[in-house]
Amino acid sequence: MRPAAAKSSSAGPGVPVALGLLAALTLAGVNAVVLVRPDAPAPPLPAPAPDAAVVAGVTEVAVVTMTNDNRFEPLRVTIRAGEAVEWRNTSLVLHSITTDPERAVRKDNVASPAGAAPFFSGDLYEGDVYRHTFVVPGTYKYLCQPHEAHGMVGWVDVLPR
Ligand SMILES: [Cu+2]
Repeated sequence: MRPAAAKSSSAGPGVPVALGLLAALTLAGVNAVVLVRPDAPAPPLPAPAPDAAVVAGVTEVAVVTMTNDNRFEPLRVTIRAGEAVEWRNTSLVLHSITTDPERAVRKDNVASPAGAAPFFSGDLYEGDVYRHTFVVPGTYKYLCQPHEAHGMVGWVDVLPR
């Protein structure tokens, strides 16, 4: 069992983590271009290092595995606009990924920010890999179509670039 899985298994604790990351990433991104004025207040201390298994914003591609017990691992990842998530079916079970409400039994099991087109991976068999690049910032909720009733859903948070 990985601590990251437990940490990401509820939406509540994820919010401060995401906000902290946003602050950290914003700070890191701004530091490179902002001119520091002598009268400017001291910048805040950097946030603690984010959990790498949950937060993948520093990488080009966040990897999510699909498991034999019908879970996305990790449950939630954070990337920046223009980066991708790669789903790997490491299980023996057929899975899929979609944000399309037309493919959801419960419409609230999927979500996309305004302006983002829904996507669907098609059937992913053992060993299959599907990659999607996220352009529109915001929070995405997706599901596995064969296992929606099992609660096989996940989230991608896309930070502005
Ligand atoms: Cu599935």
